Amino acid sequence: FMLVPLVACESIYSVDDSAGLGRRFDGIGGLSGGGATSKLLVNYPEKQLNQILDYLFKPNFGASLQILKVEIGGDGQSTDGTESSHMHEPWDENYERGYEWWLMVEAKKRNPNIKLYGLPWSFPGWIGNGTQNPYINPDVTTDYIIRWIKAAKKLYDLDLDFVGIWNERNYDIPYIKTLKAGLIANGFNNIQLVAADGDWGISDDILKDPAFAKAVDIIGVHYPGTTTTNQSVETGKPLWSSEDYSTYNDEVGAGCWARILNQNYVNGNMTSTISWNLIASYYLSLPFGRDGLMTAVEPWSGHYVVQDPIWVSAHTTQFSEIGWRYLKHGLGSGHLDNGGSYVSLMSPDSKDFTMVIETMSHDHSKCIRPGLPEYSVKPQNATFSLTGSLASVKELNVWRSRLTFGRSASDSIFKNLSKIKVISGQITLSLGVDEIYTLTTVATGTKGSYGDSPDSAKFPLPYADDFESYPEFSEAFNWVPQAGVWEVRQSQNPSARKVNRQVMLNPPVAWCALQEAPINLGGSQFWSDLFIQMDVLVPSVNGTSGVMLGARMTQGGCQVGSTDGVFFTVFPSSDSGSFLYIVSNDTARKNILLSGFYAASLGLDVWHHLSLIVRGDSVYGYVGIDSVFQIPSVNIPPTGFVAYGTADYGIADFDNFQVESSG
Ligand code: 147
Repeated sequence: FMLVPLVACESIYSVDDSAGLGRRFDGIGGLSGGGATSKLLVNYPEKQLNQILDYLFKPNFGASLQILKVEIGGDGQSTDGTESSHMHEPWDENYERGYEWWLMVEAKKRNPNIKLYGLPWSFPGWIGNGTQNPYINPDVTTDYIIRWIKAAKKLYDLDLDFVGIWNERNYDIPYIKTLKAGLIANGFNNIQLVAADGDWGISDDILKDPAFAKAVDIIGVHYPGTTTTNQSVETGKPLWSSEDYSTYNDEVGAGCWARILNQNYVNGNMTSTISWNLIASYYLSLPFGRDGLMTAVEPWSGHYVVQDPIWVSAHTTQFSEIGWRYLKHGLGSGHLDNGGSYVSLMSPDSKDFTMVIETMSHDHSKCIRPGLPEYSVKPQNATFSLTGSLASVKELNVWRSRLTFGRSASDSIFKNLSKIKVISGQITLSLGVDEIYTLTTVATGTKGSYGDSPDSAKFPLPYADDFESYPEFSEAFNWVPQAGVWEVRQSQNPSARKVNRQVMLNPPVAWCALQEAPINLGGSQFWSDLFIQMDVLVPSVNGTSGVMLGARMTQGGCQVGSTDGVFFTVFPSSDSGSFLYIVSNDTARKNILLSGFYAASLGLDVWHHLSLIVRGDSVYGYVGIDSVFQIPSVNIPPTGFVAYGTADYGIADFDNFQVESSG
């Protein structure tokens, strides 16, 4: 025989469905919440709001997302703020709080086929019955979740498709079984349980316990780094990256998103990937600023930015549908020989076919976590040989993105190129580094555009809010609770007015560091010299012990307990002789700058007017016209948000907020 020398001039990849298809494609999604990530989206001007929602959800326009995952608000801090529970107490029930209902409705309006997924981070305190364990009474927690699902249907005509357990915290097998049984008992046979929004470890429990295996429909893990485990595959369950991305949304973020959208399937058999977060609509200096598919943080100006991850999403979502099937590894999905990856998807009727190719280089596609092992990508020619039912494909539409990384290039993102002909069953592409290609029979792709959004502007100063313009139970715009929950409520005193009320009576089952002092922040992280005024009322029934006005607040999120700033807390009481006041650097009033008793009455059930003036390193506090304290020079941060809050859980009413420059 003869040895034939093989020269690899270019790689040929077989794309073939004749040996059957791979896993079912379950969709690409975005996550609102976990937490308060959509806070600043709600009050965008109508026109820009509709544009943004179109970029996210409208089919064949932008990201065209296939799944919307939302937080089931639980009253506790869940990353960039708290989201309200539908039941602060066992006797309380309300479905007009927060913004997730609204967001789900808007998503469904644009895409009736979008799938909905709900997951709790924190829970209201009563769920733990005095503990920090939400599984103490599985029936109670199940009832709590099912009420939320029922209300979605009854009040908003929203059908939930998926529900989860407890974000990134331990799962409880008895609870998961109880929840599944509860769903079925209530006729929600179609709602699938995703478990447990943590790591792959749950697969071992699924393999051990057939009854548990029956309760779990989908294994959902977070930040899997595109890989899975043998045990997880062995369960036979769909495998999802049910939270991923969380990367600054520049071109590296886009590279991360492109790489994991393909490789979560190629390496890890995952059939859905969900971005934390959907849209970065929280103040930039809160944790994980801009870790969303696009950015909208200026409701006062209407300015927003459609970032590259939107178009990276489109490369898959505009040319696929949930229920399509991936082609098998090596037969349409795999790694490219010189770096990068490709996946193929086919419609159930085998009429439509889409292939997505990415060549993201290591340094241009790092995600926030986990670490990315070194690899290299080189320019390469790739030939795809279409066989099986794909042999009949004659030409394919082509969409290309080139991440530029500073190199100038026009139309580099999601550009529709001319169609490519299939010649003798083959197509050859010359692939550069950091590129994405979609080759598809689907002809409906569109790079939607509303042109430039309005110019960026600073948070307006002066700024005031009397809370009269909101519907009851809603959250005031631009104010982001970091502990506690505020709702606009009708005041009894005087009865015609609305107020912003801290409504939590008890601490939550926390998702991260439990805070004792409810606090609501707003404005600009760059604010310095201010005159801040607000009316406050502490009721004698269920009231908090004190009310606070603050400035120069530097930190929110799970680290809010270690924020710096200046916080002026007064403690109303029935004592008519004097009241206690504390000026502190922190919200827990441990780093006290000054405290004392002021000789005046500060009664309950009546309104008081609090003022705080900060100018340079001087701070002054007033109650009404009484100058309670003056600190001419003190160590406080130069800039930060303004805030108001309560000394502990318990009701307080806030009204007539005003801030102006004191400079
Ligand atoms: C996730 C949370 O689920 C989200 O709510 C949000 O906080 C997101 C921000 O990146 O992170 O939680 C994680 C926090 C830390 C790690 C993983 C997930 N970690 O260090 O591996």
